[in-house]
Amino acid sequence: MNGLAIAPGVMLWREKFSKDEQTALLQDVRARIEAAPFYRPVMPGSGNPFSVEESNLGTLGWVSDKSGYRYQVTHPVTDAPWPAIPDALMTLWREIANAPDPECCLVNLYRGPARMGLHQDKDEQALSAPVVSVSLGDEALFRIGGTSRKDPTRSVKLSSGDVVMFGGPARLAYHGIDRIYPGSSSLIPGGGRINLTLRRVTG
Ligand code: MD3
Ligand code: FE
Repeated sequence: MNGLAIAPGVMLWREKFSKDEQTALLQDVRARIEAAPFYRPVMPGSGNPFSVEESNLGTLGWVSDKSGYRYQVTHPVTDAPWPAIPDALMTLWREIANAPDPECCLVNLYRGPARMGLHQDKDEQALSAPVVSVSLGDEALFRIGGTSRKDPTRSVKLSSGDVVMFGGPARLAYHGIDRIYPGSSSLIPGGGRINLTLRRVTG
């Protein structure tokens, strides 16, 4: 598998996707996203907007609105079913995840000052399956801690083409994106970072 074990349950593959593969994957994702445009979710309760824009691919999409976080089969703005997950991502998952096929590919778009605060991913029933993340475009400063918010954290810079898998003891680890580095990659026209997060949702 050739990955690097960077912490218990965390595997990192630097540039798992070559430059040409990144370009092809980005084009595939963009073509699919035309039918499921990026939108800006809001926080449950407060209604404060996220700094990232989001969309999903797959049979279930993760959404956030004033009433809460949930998975649903349709886009919250267009009400259309989400487009399918690209073949390259299904192939990646089957190669490394050792779990039933993913149902959700959350697509996060970071531009300028966008970030993502420290949080756990726990809206899935399938906590025995790992989460697999693919980074495209500008570099990001990723932070991961333990299963308690008070646990110490480590920071790792993620670059375009990198793949990270979080399973076992890391599946419920706190994590977030502190910042992106504008101008660090020319992959995305106009700059920015796209993160593709693959998840199995149902048990
Ligand atoms: C560690 N996204 O969408 S991906 C998210 O780069 C999210 O957009 C970040 O966190 C991003 O929920 C980080 C890396 C990631 C994803 C899921 C995890 C790390 C994780 C689940 C458990 C532990
Ligand atoms: Fe997360």
